Amino acid sequence: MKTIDLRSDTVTLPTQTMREAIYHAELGDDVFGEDPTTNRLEKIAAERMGKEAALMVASGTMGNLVCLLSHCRRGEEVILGDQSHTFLYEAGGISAVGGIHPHTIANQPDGTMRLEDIEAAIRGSNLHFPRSRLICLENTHNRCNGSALTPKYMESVAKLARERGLRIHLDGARVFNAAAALGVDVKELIRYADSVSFCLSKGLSSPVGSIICGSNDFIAEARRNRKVLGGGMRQSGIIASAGIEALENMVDRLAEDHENAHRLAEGIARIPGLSIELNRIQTNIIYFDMANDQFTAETLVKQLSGRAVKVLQVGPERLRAVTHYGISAEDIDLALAAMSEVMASS
Ligand code: TLP
Repeated sequence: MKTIDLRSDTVTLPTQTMREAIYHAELGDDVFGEDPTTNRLEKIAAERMGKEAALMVASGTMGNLVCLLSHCRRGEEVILGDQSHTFLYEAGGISAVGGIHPHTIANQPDGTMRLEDIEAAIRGSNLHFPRSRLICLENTHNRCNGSALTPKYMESVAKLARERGLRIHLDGARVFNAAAALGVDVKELIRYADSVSFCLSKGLSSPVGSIICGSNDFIAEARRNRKVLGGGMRQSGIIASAGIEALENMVDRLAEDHENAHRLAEGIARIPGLSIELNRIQTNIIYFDMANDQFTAETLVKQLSGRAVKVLQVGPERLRAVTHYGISAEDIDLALAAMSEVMASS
C-alpha cells in the first residue's frame, strides 16, 4: 500500500528525468569554480530571480546562515519574526556560529510583521545597543499558514529598510509557491530583498540543495562563508543537475499542490472533531486543530499512520499537512477517508 506522506514537501523524491540528469551530469571541481553543471544552475537561478549572482548550498538552513553571516558581523542585530523558521528551527545557528543577535517581533497570522513593530525594533545610535543591520522576511511563511507575502508588503518593508540603512534577507524556501499563489513573477517578490535563499529540495522535488542569490559582491562574500561552514562541495553537478530540472520543469506544477491543499482543507472542515481556518489556506501548507476532547493530535497521528497516512504534529492539539509532487487529488480523498474513519471511532 502506498503511504500518503503529508508531513512535508521535503519528502518529495526526484523525478525520473532528474535521475537521468544526475546520471549524465557533466562534472568538475566546484571549489575551483570548474563544475560546469553547478555553474549553469547558478546562472539560470540568478537570471530567474533577477539578481546578479547565485550560489548553490546544501540546504535551506545553510542558505539562511550563509546569507546572515554575509550581511552581519558579530554583535550586530537581525530583526525577524517570532514564528520565522530561522528563529525557531535552525538550531540557533545565527547566534552560535555568527554571534548575530536576533531581535524577534510578532508575526501576524498572515506571516507579516507590522511596519510599526519593525520600525520600533530598529535601534538608535547609542553605545548600549547592538547595531541593527538586517530585516528577515519569510515567503511563503511556513508557521503562519503557508501565507504568501505580497509584493506591496515587501515593498513597504524595503522602503523602511532603505530609509533606515538596513538590508533585507528573504527566506524564500517556498518563494515559487508564493509567486504561484499570487499569480506574479517570482522576480516581483525578490526585487525588494538584498539576498534570497530558496529551496530546490521541497516542492521542486530535487533530492538536495538550495540556492542563494544577491549582488556579485554579496555572493563572493557568501562563497567564502559557505567554505567556512564546510559547504564548499566538489563534483556538485550531481546535485545541480537535478536543480536545473527542478527550476525548468517543476515550478509550473505547484498550482496543482495548492489545489490539493484546498481540497484537503475543505474535506477536513467537514470532519466532525477537526477544525480548520479555511480562509487562511493559500499555498501547499495547511494547519488544523483537534476539536474533540477524546483525542489528542498525537493519537490522530498514530492512528493515521496505521492507515498509511502521515501528517505532522506541531502542538498538543495542532497538526500540519503539506501537499507536494507525488500526491494526487485521489490521494487527498484517501487521506480524508482515513481521517473521517479515525475521527468517527473517537
Ligand atoms: N522546513 C522544514 C522543517 O524544518 C520545519 C519543513 O518541513 O517545513 N526555511 C523555511 C521557511 C523552511 O520551511 C525550511 C524547512 C527551511 C528554511 C530549512 O530548509 P532545510 O530543511 O533545507 O534546511
